[in-house]
Amino acid sequence: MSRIFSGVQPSGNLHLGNYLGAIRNFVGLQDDYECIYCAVDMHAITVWQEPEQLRKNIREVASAYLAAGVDPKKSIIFAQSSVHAHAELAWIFNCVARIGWLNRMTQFKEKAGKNRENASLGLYAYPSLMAADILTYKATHVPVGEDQKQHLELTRDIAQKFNNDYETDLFPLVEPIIMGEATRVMSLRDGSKKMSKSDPSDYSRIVLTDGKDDIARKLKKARTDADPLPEKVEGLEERPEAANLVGIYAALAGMTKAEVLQEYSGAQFSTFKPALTDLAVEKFGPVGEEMKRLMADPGYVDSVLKDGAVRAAEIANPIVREVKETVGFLLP
Ligand code: AQP
Repeated sequence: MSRIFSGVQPSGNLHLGNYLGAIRNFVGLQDDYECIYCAVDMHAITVWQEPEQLRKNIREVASAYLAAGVDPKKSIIFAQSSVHAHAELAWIFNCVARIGWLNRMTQFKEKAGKNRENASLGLYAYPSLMAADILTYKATHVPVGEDQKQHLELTRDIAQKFNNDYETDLFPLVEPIIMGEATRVMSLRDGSKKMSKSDPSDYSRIVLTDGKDDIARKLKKARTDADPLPEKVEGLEERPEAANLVGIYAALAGMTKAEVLQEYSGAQFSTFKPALTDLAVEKFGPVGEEMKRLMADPGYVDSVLKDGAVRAAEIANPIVREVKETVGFLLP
């Protein structure tokens, strides 16, 4: 059976993009793959996290997986820092990846912004740790949103270089799984920016625990243009905000954008936004409610994470041992 690995950073504000681009897709994959889903806390600390808040956010990510329908008996749910293989393999990959490769990573440029000299070394090396996350399980498929495509290509480059340098076929070449109509959900305030946890504006995103009133208020305020919805998908081309809302509707309703436009062509946003609000509350509301219930029961969530860490380590440790042997380390 092929193996899936994916992770979400526990950096707070889990949003509709994280849900539609990644978490929701984790659920259906459980039937066909062995799935390993992680709260990538070591990635989160590449930018400052308050320790007490980080602990809560790790449980929040685990709760989101569970609330979305990931079954902890079938799949493995755990926190990255609790399995030391990730850090060990990341160091070895730091010595395989080339600085030139990392210099091309657009996410580092976006996140470091103008003050690059002050960004953490961890933020720069982030893709190398991500390669280790995946390859420490020899995962073959990674369900992610579109923004992670470049990092996955780097994972393939690292795997290939390692295999070539050490004349082995130890690592598989991973394939991204980018699913659905909302692989890149954009900010509700600016259709040219992706919806993001770190956007300073709360109105830019719908978070998983938002209630009906919050969702309605944010969608009402969402930026749009003055035209009615077009008949065809091509009519959305120069209209990023309209395209975003139609894409969100399509993903939530399990329709294509074309089908949504068939139903709403000619409609004004004053009609479409309330329809989208109702749909979001219907599809999304129960997940948020279940998340809140789980977050109020940290004992249960911690037991899921603990069990997951043991099962994850059972897979990862022998693989890291194999890597160390290949590299030429003495094994105690
Ligand atoms: N806007 C998005 N649309 C679709 N998918 C998205 N993902 C993130 N944003 C969108 C997907 O969610 C998964 C987890 O992402 P992450 O926690 O690793 O962080 P990120 O990609 O850096 O996303 P954020 O939410 O924007 O966080 P910040 O603000 O901290 O950078 C990934 O599969 C990602 O593709």
